[in-house]
Amino acid sequence: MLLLGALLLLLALPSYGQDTMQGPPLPKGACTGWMAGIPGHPGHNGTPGRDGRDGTPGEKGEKGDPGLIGPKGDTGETGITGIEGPRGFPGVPGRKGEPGESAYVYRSAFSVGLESRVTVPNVPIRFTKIFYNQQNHYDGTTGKFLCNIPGLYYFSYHITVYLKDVKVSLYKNDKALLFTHDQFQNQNVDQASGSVLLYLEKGDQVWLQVYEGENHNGVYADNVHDSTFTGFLLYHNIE
Ligand SMILES: [Ca+2]
Repeated sequence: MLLLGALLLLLALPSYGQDTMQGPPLPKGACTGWMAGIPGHPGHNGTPGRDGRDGTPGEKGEKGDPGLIGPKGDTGETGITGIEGPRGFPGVPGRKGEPGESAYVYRSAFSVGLESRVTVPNVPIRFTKIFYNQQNHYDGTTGKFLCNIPGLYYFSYHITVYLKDVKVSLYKNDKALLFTHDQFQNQNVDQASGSVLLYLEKGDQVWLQVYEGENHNGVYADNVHDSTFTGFLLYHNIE
């Protein structure tokens, strides 16, 4: 072992002696006899560096295209009622109506006569012999016709004149409208008559009455002589 160590030492000593003979290395350039070495190979790439700092904000971009139309919204509240519109045009005339009821409600007629001669002048003559008085618009207790239906009426009277002259008037509401005068001739039987159209309102009254007293009260009737009073509605007031 010691032998091997000594051998290695001997081998090493000559090289050491050469380095010591050349002396320490001199600075570059100081020696004109120095020659540059061959350039080394490029080193390997280093690891990537850290991220840089954030840049400053860029300029504002152009306006984009409009978006898609959204879904339909909820129904709003009811608005305030508007003002009334103008009047419309007249409508088409309606159909012709059905026939009305019977004209019974427009009936008014009477025909009456005396049962005996009149003895009291200047009061309504009471005709109590009833030929027709279905509506009872004539009142035998007063001798007056009472208008129940407004309209145009026809009245007529035929008086048998006997024993005295006759002056008789047709009255409407206490006013004499029609005058008839017949002079009696002895041994004769005369007649007096009259007729008239009158427009009556409901409530109007019509009757016959002797005027100018007892000497003109020859209105007569018996079993074979009649004095009559007739009236009827010609047409009712349709207004
Ligand atoms: Ca006469």
